[in-house]
Amino acid sequence: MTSTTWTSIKSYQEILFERTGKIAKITMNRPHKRNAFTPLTVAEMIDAFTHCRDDASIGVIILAGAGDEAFSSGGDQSIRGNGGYVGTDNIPRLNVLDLQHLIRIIPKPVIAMVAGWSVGGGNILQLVCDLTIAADNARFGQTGPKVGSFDAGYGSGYLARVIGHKRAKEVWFLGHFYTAQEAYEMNWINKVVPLKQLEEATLEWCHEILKKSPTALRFIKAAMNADTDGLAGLQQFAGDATMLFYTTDEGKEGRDAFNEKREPNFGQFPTFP
Ligand code: S0N
Repeated sequence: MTSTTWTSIKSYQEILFERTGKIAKITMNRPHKRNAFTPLTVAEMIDAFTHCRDDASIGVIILAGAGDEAFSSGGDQSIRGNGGYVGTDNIPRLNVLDLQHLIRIIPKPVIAMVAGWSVGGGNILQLVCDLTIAADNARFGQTGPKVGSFDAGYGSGYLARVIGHKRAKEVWFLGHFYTAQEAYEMNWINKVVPLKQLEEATLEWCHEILKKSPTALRFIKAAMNADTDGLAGLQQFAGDATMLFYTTDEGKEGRDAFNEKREPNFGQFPTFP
């Protein structure tokens, strides 16, 4: 087993944000509550993911929970108000939905590294990550209908895409917890490893991914999202295509011609089949 040195990128109250080389790690850091999230935890994760999105020196992102007991147990029920989770500003929020969306559109692979409980809204966070590697002590489940909540967005529709409709309904209707091995067999997660090897196995995949073309990975992620996210997914895919087009001589010719107050010469560019 190798040990990796992580360097802090930025200090927060409820998460850790670190990196090693081109790999960033965002860790929900409320182990006393099984890493249940508050509006602040979520706002801090949004800030850290946004940093990862903008920082070209980061190629892959790991999302984790502090300690071995839990990845996350979802929304912190002790601060659940009448219209969402209530932060120190007294405003009720469900900002975890914004975080789910950000994880989906960030044009870099995001890997959930799951030890222990992955429950409720916490489990939806691992679901929306691109890949999930779990320790053999991981347990997955949705408690919503038991605690008076539900996620009818990615938590239902996308879950059904991933594990099938019958299984997704079973997960939500019965509220059972599933072992890592069971989740693996349901195609809910990608890999199960012994707890002690969790970080090493996750980093191994990160290093493999970092050897691949970032643009190819970006388009593959966007294409799969376009298939599941409708017009919003297509918008992301289209944005990626535009970004790529801006780097071509053909794209630059349009910009340069406008700025130089001349007619563009697009005839010089080939029309491929
Ligand atoms: C995770 C469980 C199974 C772990 O059991 P274990 O190991 O026996 O530990 P406990 O003794 O139960 O817990 C240790 C301490 O942690 C506290 N705690 C655990 N989970 C939470 C939590 N979610 N909120 C607040 N505190 C939590 C315990 O209370 C205990 O503290 P002490 O020691 O002080 O007693 C088990 O803990 C468990 O079942 N937890 C609850 C899981 C749950 O129901 N989560 C909420 C599910 N709902 C959501 O996540 C909503 C998500 C959301 O935001 C959303 C998203 C989209 C659309 C809608 C919504 C929406 O809000 O509805």
